[in-house]
Amino acid sequence: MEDKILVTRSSMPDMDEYMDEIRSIWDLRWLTNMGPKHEEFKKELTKYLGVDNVELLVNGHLALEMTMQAMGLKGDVITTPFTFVSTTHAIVRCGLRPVFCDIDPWDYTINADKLESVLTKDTCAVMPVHVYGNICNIEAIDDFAKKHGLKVIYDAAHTFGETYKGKGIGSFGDASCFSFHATKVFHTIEGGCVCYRDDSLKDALYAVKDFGFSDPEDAGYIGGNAKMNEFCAAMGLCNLRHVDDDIAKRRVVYERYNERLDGIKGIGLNDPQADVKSNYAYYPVVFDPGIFGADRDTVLEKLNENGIMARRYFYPATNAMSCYKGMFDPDETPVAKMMSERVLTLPIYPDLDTVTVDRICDVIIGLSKE
Ligand code: T4K
Repeated sequence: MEDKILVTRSSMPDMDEYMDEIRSIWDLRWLTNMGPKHEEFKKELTKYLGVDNVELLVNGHLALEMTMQAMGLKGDVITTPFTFVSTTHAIVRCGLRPVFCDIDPWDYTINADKLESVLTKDTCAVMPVHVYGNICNIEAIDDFAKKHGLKVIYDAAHTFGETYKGKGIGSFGDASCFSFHATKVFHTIEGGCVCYRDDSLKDALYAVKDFGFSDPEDAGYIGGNAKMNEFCAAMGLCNLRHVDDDIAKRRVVYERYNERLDGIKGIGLNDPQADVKSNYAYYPVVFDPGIFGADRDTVLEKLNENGIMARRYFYPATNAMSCYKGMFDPDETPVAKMMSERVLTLPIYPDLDTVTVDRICDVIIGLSKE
């Protein structure tokens, strides 16, 4: 693992900083169930994200599930198949039916022009994904949801630290679910949160993540266990102090890739979006085999031979995963299908040096037929 260049590397605070942060956990012996670190982290996070309400959770996946349960959703949820499988699984595991809408080929997010065409009489919500940190067409999704009385829950797993038109990205829709997994721009080892608009969701969310307890002895909901523990909250407090520096360093890596790869025929890069402050979470590259000279899988093979572990995020599209065989037709979302067959995400993390970025680009450029 040491000499390989992995798609990402977890950011770590100084060990002493973390040790100082967890010392009080030893003194108190309060390890989980919404202890002082949990509460302090929640407060700091609410400020950082620029939102009204935050609930902390054990991971981003359960943030999605718990939010849908707390909202009491029933019926169909319009979503995208171009995402990590968690988005689709969360909908299905909540007893809801995912209805797939195709994506926009420019930013890979749900194509808002197609939402009307997939609406059913049972649609209760939309779950779009700000994939790779690219922001969905928020205004159009909002209009569509208002027109049909639907909830909007963003899968915001990739967007930590981003803003749209100067507002924290978690403040849009009815709710936005973030992942704080070790592989993310910001992490708490494992963790996640939901930012939500309606204050009345507070009690339900707090209860469903804790077995549904509505008072110390009685369960008012059939809840699960999705609480963030004190050690994860402490990691969050440390990493929050450094996340802006990390994003600035990611930007340097991102821009170096742009300098080297922009203009090469058959390579599609991720265009910057208007009014978005990016977190540079992923570096997706789309290969058009006819024009570039090699297909995505050949590029991946060559990179792997050189110890560069780029990843096929997100292949296959979730509606083509084997557990959903026979339930959905991936041909109904042809753009998502095509992108999933052409995209590669290149390594990106704050301390990835320019020499290595250049080495990665050299391997790719070496395959171009130009
Ligand atoms: N929605 C979306 C759109 C998501 O992308 C995700 C998660 C979720 C929801 C659910 O959120 P969580 O429940 O996970 O909080 C990874 C992550 O496990 C997953 O969090 C992430 N998305 C997904 C896109 O990628 P893998 O299976 O590709 O990870 P893995 O173990 O291969 O790690 C990738 C690289 O990261 C490694 O090569 C090295 C580095 N790494 C990994 C780990 C585990 C580290 O540096 N440190 C580590 O501890 O799924």
